[in-house]
Amino acid sequence: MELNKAVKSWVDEMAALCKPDNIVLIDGSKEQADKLRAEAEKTGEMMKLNQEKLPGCYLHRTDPNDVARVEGRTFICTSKKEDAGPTNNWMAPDEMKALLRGIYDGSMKGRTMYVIPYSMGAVGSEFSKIGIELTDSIYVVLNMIIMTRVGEAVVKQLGDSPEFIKGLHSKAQLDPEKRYIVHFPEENTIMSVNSGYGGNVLLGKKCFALRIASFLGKNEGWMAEHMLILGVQNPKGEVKYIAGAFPSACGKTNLAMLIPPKKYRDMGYKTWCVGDDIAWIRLGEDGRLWAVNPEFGFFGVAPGTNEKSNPNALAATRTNTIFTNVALNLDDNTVWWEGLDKNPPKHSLDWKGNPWDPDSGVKGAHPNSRFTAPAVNCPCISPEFENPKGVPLSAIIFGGRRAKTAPLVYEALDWEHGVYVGSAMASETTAAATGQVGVVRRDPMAMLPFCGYHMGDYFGHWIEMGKKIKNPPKIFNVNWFRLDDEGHFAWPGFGDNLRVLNWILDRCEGKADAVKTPIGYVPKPEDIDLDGTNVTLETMKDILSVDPALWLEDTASVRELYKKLGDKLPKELAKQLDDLEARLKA
Ligand code: GTP
Ligand code: SPV
Ligand code: MN
Repeated sequence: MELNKAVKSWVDEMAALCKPDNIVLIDGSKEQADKLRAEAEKTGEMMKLNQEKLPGCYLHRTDPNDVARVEGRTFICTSKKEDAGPTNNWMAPDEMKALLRGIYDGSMKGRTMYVIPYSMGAVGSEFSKIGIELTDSIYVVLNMIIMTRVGEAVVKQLGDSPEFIKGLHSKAQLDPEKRYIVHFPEENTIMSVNSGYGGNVLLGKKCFALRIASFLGKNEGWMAEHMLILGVQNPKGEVKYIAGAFPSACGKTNLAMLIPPKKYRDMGYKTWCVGDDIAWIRLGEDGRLWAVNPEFGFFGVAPGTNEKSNPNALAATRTNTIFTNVALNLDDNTVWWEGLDKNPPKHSLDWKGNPWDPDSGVKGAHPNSRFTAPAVNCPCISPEFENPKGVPLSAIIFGGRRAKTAPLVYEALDWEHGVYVGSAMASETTAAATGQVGVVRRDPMAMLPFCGYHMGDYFGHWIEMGKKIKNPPKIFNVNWFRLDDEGHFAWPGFGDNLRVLNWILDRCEGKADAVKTPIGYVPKPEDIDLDGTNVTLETMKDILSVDPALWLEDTASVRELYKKLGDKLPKELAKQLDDLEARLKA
């Protein structure tokens, strides 16, 4: 396998900067991956788990100061500041490169630089894109092998082309003060340094497939979104697809793999997971939107994953999976996390590798501990997973964690109002990023940390796409996290969310009724099937209720966001906001 001239010269240049002792090209073979696993085991970078119970599975611990994405140190370096916009950190490209050069200089001394050719999307599909990641971390290599398609086939596919996304990663000293996750969208380049945590270092994922790809999509007429893709099969055997944007740790993986409640399984309902985190969406010749999942695996939140909440995800993690920052059961060399079961291991180590007492009040697994599992392991992986054309979307749903305000579900009035609904998303922050947890922040389309250009232009792109789509999917908003007066989740969530999806799909087919409210169409409480739950009609009324006073507080905060976007805010959205406020006050 031979790298082309463009790749080689870039690798040489980066090697001259980072000064590794060796350079190893990742070919995608099992032999090479096995060798790397053995080496990582020897150095302690990865621990082999119980191979009878968890064949091919390993545990990795990151540095305790390096457990989540670092939004404050993530940059979009466009030549003009206004192109990155007020919601991104920005530095002039030359200035940033000079700063980074100093940090990368000699950072790989005594180490090996691995060259990972990878494809986002099925290799050879006209919609897939190729990246090369350079890294000094075996953990990164082994994760990329799960999360993307890597190796020889990708190099062949690239051929002589100089068109690939460049990604340079070095753990360097894992110095949080010198940690940078930097994107140069105009140069198709990503530079990540001083971190070893997934979202900061698996460059195919958030850095490429969202930040760089959203920029490419804007220029090329398609969309890169932080969305799961799910197929719902009805008893007649028809499958309808839904894409859903929820912020990090707000339920994408869970919804993407949901198992229908028993009643629905008995009726013949099935669900299919196409993707759990990222969707690349294009306009099809039939005037519908078509979505592919560019990834090859799942980098999922471990805590809360259990036999009841998400058996499909759990099954996916039983072989060939890398666990990061979970607890280790020393009795049988298996893993544990909060919410896995009610029997935390007594003889165990916590995520930091310290002896752990489950009764100490300290958590065994980090709240953002993760599993990296191959998509093929998922029992409900869609037969369309590898389809290069993707799947046609019937509905797009937005959602977040809102204790109040947002009802369980509502439907936007039309595409433009739907874009407003997405732009006005807000959610309580989670452990997926460093910083305070549980504060409500605006997170438009769940893309606040992932949009590679000006948020106002991004909204404009959504509006423009809408003008081109002959058969647009309907847009909805959901909130699985509304609390009752005692502070408990009022809606059971998980598999029962299918009851809401059914209303959504019925609406798409003109089969369900709704009440028109100032915020959009809300179901009649009796139209969400509660049979088999212990939710009362009274509770349903409650979680579907819309409180104009709370909504006016919310629109005030949307107005602040919009003001920040200045004249890049599409006039269509300014009007949507005015109209909504008028309806709420009427
Ligand atoms: P990222 O991988 O960070 O993008 O997260 P995600 O959006 O895929 O979130 P995930 O599905 O992993 O869920 C995150 C947390 O939300 C877990 O602790 C889940 O148990 C919890 N969760 C998911 N779905 C529901 C739901 O329907 N109701 C409730 N109450 N909690 C949920
Ligand atoms: C998220 O935070 O949205 C994730 C995990 O999916 S990470 O890859 O770290 O971004
Ligand atoms: Mn995510």
